[in-house]
Amino acid sequence: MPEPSVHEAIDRALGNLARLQAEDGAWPGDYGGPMFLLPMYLALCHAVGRLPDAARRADMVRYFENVQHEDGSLGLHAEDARGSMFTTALWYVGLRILGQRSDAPRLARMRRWIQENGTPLGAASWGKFTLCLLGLYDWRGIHALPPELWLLPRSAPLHPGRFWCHCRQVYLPMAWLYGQRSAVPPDPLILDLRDELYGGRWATIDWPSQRDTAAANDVYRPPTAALGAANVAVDALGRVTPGALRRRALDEVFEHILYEDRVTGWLDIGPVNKVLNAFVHHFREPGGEYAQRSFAACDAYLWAGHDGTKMQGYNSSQLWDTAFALQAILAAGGGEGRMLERAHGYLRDNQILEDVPEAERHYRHPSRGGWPFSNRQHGWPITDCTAEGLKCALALEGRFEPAIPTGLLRDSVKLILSWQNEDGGWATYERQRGGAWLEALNPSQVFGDIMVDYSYVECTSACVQALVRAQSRFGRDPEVASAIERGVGFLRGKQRAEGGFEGSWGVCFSYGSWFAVTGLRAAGVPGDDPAVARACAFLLERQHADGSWGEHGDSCREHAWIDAPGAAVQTAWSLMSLVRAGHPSAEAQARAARWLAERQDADGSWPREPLVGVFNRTCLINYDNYRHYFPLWALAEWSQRAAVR
Ligand code: LAN
Repeated sequence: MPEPSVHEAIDRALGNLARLQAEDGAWPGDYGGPMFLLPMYLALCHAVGRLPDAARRADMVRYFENVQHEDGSLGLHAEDARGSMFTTALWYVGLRILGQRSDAPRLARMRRWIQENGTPLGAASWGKFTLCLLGLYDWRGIHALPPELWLLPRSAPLHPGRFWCHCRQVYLPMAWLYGQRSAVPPDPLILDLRDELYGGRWATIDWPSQRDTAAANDVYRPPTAALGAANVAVDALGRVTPGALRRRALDEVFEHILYEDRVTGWLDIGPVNKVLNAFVHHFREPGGEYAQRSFAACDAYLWAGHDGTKMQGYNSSQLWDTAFALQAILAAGGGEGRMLERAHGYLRDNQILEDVPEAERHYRHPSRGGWPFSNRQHGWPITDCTAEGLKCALALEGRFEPAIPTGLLRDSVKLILSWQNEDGGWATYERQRGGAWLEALNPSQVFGDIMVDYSYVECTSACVQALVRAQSRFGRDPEVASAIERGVGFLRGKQRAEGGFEGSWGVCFSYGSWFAVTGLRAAGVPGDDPAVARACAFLLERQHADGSWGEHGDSCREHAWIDAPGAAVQTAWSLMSLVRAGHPSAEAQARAARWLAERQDADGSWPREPLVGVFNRTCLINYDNYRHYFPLWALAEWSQRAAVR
């Protein structure tokens, strides 16, 4: 293809980004996908007695109609074809809360599926937990979640302060709610639902014997012997815990909950602890100030998408999207008007300026100089968001006023250094604080790798890239140089025998390999280094004849490349890997670029494709803006490939 049409594609994509940019400089986008979030929120709505307005309720039902399977079930995420008891049971309840009638055909189909697949007795643990809060499952039917864990000495290997922050913050309110056995009083709807969900057998269920009952599709990580033993121990201990100790533990837990609410402006770190913390406040003081503020803050997670209203996986992905869009625009020569300036403004206005108060007491790492995934109010800084933010800030330094103060850029470098793990890699929000053996106690069934904050290829690559740029800005520093070198060592160690790098937050090897190759090259590893060359060979072997790449979301569950129809975002990652490696596969790269340009829509965007975001191996999530900037970024770098090399 003659280059001009690639240039036209680039111009169209820049125009599209300019149109989509919001006033505040960010690119709002759909961050839906996980199916358990909205019904958890609806359970809360029922508990507090405040439903969304009629238009919103109808749009939530519309979303449901767009994700329900033929057989009545739903998956763990919007595109998961395996029916999940966890999400199907919760959605059934959610729809009834929304006012749907039990004899509506869609609900009848769901009910049939629920009966045929073992009823909610087989739902994954978070499903059973949520049902307990509504009085639709009995607290005796789940394993103990002892709040007393929080009273252990800090040095104890099992102290929750060592857990991955998302895991810690979800099990925190769970421990409070379990400790209180909180449940809304049964009302007519709940009584009907007991019948509908369990096919009339509610009164005869032997709850304690259901603790380990699990439907086949609800188990990704089957319980280990260690988890079995731990459950026996905590169940037994729970029966002899003195009341005074339990009360002390609940007070301690509540203090951490309220702290999390306060330091995040009531947003909380994620959608699950957001809803659960709101339940805590509701049960503690219904209608009180905390309950009201906590409930109101849930709105930040709701998103009216093209396919209906859903609850998103975060309060937005705006910082992350802005940082990538900005780099794509820069690669393409800057775009029109004030696009870059505005994006710079978003970065500046959403950098975190201060550490949280009493960080140690609440197991928080310092924050000053960091960047979050969404916005400053949320306030939890993340390693790779900080790294991408810093890369952008350095790339634009001196161009726009008001500037980001140099001191804050230096703080950001310091923060990145403070996050590096012993293994040379970087985790997500904190250093790894607990042993990987803790994973044997993962009680979630549906998620993998949630117990501690492991080092990741993506986070490590981003931090290495940022540190390299920091060195060119602030001069060589032995501490930074050694951090980079150790990061490179970590990346090299993560290469798989076939040459690819597994990603953890995007699908999957095309994502991980893009980060790994980029990180290695940024650190000065030559393009013909065996690690880089093998990664390129790995990708080239998987390129389709038409020039594209496509990788199925199940690759993340299976830890192996599962091929899928060509997709623009994955093609962009793969093409960028080859370009950045300076790989001599000119023809293959040209074919990929041509495929991308041909795939573009007239408005400069690329079509919606299967989800390419993921977390904890199993749950896909929508990064809708990826299709607006990754193909652009790849085309821009490809068209200047001599300069990139
Ligand atoms: C996210 C969103 C951002 C994402 C990136 C920064 C993109 C990534 O590079 C590192 C991991 C991180 C921070 C991430 C981790 C897992 C999250 C927080 C999510 C995918 C958003 C939702 C998800 C969260 C765990 C959902 C709730 C479920 C649990 C198992 C607690």
